[in-house]
Amino acid sequence: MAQSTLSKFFTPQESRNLQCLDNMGDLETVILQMKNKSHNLTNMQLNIAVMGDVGSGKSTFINAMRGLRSDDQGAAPTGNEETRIEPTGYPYQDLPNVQLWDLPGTNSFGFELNRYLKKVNFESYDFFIIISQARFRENDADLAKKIQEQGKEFYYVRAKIDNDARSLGRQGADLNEGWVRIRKDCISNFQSVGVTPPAIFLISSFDREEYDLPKLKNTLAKDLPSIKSNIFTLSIPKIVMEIAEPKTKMLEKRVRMFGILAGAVGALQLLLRVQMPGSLQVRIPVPVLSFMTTTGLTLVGWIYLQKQLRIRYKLLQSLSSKISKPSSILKDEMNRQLSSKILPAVTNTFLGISLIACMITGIRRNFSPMTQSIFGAVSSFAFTYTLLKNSQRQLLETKQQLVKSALTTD
Ligand SMILES: Nc1nc2c(ncn2[C@@H]2O[C@H](COP(=O)(O)OP(=O)(O)OP(=O)(O)O)[C@@H](O)[C@H]2O)c(=O)[nH]1
Ligand SMILES: [Mg+2]
Repeated sequence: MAQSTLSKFFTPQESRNLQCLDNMGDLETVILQMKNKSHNLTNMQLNIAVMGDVGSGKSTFINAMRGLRSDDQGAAPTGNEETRIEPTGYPYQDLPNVQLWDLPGTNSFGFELNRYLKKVNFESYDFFIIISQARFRENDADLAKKIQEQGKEFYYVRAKIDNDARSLGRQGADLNEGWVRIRKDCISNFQSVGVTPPAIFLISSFDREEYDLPKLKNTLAKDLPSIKSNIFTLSIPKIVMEIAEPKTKMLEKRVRMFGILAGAVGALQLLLRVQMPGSLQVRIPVPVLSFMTTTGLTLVGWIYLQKQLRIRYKLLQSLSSKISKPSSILKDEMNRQLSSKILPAVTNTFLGISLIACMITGIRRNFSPMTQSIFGAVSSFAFTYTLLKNSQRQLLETKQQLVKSALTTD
C-alpha cells in the first residue's frame, strides 16, 4: 500500500504541474488547485483498517460487509485458528474507491502495541473499524487513543452480538435494555480513558439484516465525504512537502555549496594567517577574520534562501479574496510562525559564533597550522551548513502552516 501522499490525491500529471508551479514560485495557483481538489475527492482511495484482537471476528465482518460467505471465492479466510498474518485489502464494492483492510489481531505477535502498529503500518490507514467481542478490552482503548492522537476517526463495532442475544434470552432479560447497557458501557469505557466516544454498532456478521450492520453501512456512506475531507486536511503538510520536493532538493545542493565554500575559505584563511608576520596577525585576529567571512557567507546564503522561499504579503492579499479568507488571518498565521522561529535562530547563531571563537582561540597555540586549518574548515562548514539548512526547514514549515490555514475553515 506504499503510496506517496501527493499521488493519493493528485494524478501524476497534476502532481508534476503543482511541482512546476511551486518551482516557479507561484504559490497562489498551488493553493487554489489544492483547494479545488479538496472539494472533489471522489477519486481518492480510502483505506479502512479493520482491527481488533485475534478471533474477534474481523474477517467475518469484512465478508459480511461485502455480502460474501466465508467459503465464497475472494472472501477473507476465517476460522477459530489464527488466520491472518499480513494486512490484506478487499474492495468494498458498495462505495467507490474504498478498501477494507483485514489486519492481524492486535495481540497476534505477542508484541507491545507500538511495535505491532509499526509492523502493520498503522499510519498509512485513513479510517478504522475496531472490532471487539463479548466485552470492552484494554487493547481497544489503547488502539482508540492511538487513532485519535493521529487526528483520525473510527467506528467501534461489538461483533457476535447474536451470542449476546442468546445469553440475554437464556437469562430472560429484555434485549433492548441489554443493548442500551452495552452501549452505555462502551461509552463510559472510552470516556474513562480520555477518548471521545465514536459511533458504536452492535452487529452480527451472520444475521446481517438484524442488529446494526445495515446502519453501519449507511453511516459509512454518509460519513465518507467528511472522512475524506479530514484526511485531506491532515495530509496538507505532507502534500506541501512533496510538492516542494524538487525545489527543496535543488536548494539543498546550494546550501551544501555555501557550506563547502565557507569551509574552504575558513581553512585557507587560517593557513595563510598563521604564516603571516606577527604584527599583521595582531591587527585583525584570526578568529575575528574567520567570523567575518563565515558569517558573511552565511548571510549571503540566508538572503538567497529568503528570496527563493519567503512568502510575500502581496500574495496573501491577492489570495485572501480568492479563498474568501481575510488576509489578516493569513498574515497573523505567517507572523506567528516567523516570530516563533526568529528567537531560536538568533540564539543558535550567537551560540555557534561564540563556540567557534572560543575553539579557534583555544587551539591556536597548541596545534600545527595544518590542524588549525582543518578545524577552521570543519567549523565554518558546520556553522554555515547547519544555519542555512535550519532556515530552509523553517521556511518550508511556514509555508506548510500557511497553506493549511488557507485551506481550512476555523
Ligand atoms: N456467532 C458469531 N460468530 C462469529 C461472528 N463473527 C465471527 N464469528 C466466528 O468467530 C470466529 C473468528 O472469526 P474470524 O472472522 O476468523 O476472526 P478474526 O478476527 O478475523 O481472527 P484472526 O484473523 O485470526 O485474528 C470464527 O469461528 C467465526 O465464525 C458473529 O458475528 N457471530
Ligand atoms: Mg481474520
